[in-house]
Amino acid sequence: MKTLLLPILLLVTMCACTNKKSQMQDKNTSEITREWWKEGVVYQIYPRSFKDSDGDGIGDLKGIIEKLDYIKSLGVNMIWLNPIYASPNDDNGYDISNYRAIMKEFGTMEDFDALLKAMHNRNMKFVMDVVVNHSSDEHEWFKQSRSSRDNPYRDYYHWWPAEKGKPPYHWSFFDEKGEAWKYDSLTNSYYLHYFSQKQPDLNWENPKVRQEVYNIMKFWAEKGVDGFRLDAFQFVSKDTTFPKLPEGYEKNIIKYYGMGPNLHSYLREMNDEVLSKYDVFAVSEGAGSTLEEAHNLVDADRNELQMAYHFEGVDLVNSLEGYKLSKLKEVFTKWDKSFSKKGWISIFLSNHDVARLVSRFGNDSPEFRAVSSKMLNTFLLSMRGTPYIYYGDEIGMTNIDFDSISQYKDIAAINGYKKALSEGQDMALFMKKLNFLSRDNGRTPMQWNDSVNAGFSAGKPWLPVNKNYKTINVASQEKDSNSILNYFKKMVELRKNNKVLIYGDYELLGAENPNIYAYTRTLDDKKMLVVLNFTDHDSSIDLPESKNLEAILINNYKDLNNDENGNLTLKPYQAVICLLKN
Ligand code: TEU
Repeated sequence: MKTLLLPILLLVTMCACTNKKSQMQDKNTSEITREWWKEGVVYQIYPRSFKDSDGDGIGDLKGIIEKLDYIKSLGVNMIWLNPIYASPNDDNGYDISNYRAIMKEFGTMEDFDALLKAMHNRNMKFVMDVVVNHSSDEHEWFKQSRSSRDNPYRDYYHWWPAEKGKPPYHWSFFDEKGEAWKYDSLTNSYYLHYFSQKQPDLNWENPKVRQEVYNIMKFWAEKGVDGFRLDAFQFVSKDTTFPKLPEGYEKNIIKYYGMGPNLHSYLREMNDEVLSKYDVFAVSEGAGSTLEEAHNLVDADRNELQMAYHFEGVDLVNSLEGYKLSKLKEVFTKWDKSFSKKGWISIFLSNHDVARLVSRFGNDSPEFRAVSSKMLNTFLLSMRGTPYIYYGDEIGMTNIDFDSISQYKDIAAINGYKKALSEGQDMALFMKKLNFLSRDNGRTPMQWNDSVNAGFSAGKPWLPVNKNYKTINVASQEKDSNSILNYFKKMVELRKNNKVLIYGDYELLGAENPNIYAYTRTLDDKKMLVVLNFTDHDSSIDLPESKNLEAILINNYKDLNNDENGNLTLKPYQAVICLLKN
């Protein structure tokens, strides 16, 4: 074994000149067309939990403005905010009562305009969440719709008259009985809600509904937003005969609810009326259940969306058993291969719908939290596709460890609990799963410093701050050159300066190795080797490529152990990216 240590100065010089070279050679050398939204990194903010400027315990737009310089310092250049529209907050803003107004807890339209301006002044783009599979039941459209069967807004939603009998069972994500049809005595009819009872599904078959949505999108595009994230959009087109579905279909929900018969014609219409008219991109949450379906959403010649956001990676951890590295490699390799020439995907392993990145995919013990966070961020930022980084993952925020249902705020947790209880499920097991997997884990307030409430709010935070904020916070990591935060910034910088990490071909190496994920990225004459140890122990891999190392570009340990035969031994959760000789 010998230790390879290259002087940092040499590295920096090499990075700088190879970058210039690659920029000059980039033209016409990759089959993938280059776009600004492919080259950036998205930073996702859950506004309720980011920064509270007025002491009500709820994050707000002014709070985000205060923190824009911090976000800029990360090197990211796109910000996606979870919904900020007026909402009764049954599902924290995913139930919208007015699409042209700002949620009062978050501020005013003037605050929004100021935020957008401040982002643009810093060359950052803004991605708006568009939630139009459903609205709130408190939206004026729904109030009208439910008032009488002949109201002009009746067909804005899906109604089933009770004289036809009970509609065939449809499964709901958040309903406490798991039922998507809710009886409303006012008009003796049932309405459809795939999510909570306060989130009735809009009827996309109605051209008026679609025009309303396009006008809303134009309203925000005129204000200058740069991108749209279409919430739960794969579900908008429905078989409106609402047939009886096979027993147990909810286990394969995307297959049955996703990619309905008219989805593509709606998207082409949206592209024609809105997207093509502005310099914006659109990403739909969910990408069907096959690669072909995902391509049909985003390939350039389809004129629909720009970026696919599939769940296969993030959904690998959905039980207490965690995941197998072999599966992670398989999923990411499959998607990369399919999208190597056409289309474009998002790269992410966390968001507001899941528990924390390091707790699910890494190791949040004090010993390994920092190295495993750095390793996961190296992975996310070295794959082909646009990386989506969820707030707090840049400092390794962890799950919160709630033990009683009364601590949870998320409707999915609360109604899931009621359902499990009524079904006589093993509640101890249920609580254990919730503790590990609940969405509230990923929604706790941002940990800014070690002062009261982690510097998030002067009031009582709407969701408790994680007790570990004294050790895990931005201020202390900014000061520590070896912190997760500073490593994250270096990694973003490395990606930004090396188009090979954005557009380069990906090749999986050592597929069978159960501990190490290794791959190369190649563009023109530039080749990088990425090696990641996903375990808490030393692990080795034979990689002939490693005999060709020119420079280590990033490493979450000081050294790298390799030998002249091409064998690498990585420390627990070690991550390295090396430049290879031509
Ligand atoms: O999520 C839609 C959706 O499909 C998720 O329920 C997803 O399947 C699940 O979380 C997998 O982990 C979107 C939003 O992201 C979510 O926050 C909202 O609650 C939901 O829509 C309703 O608007």
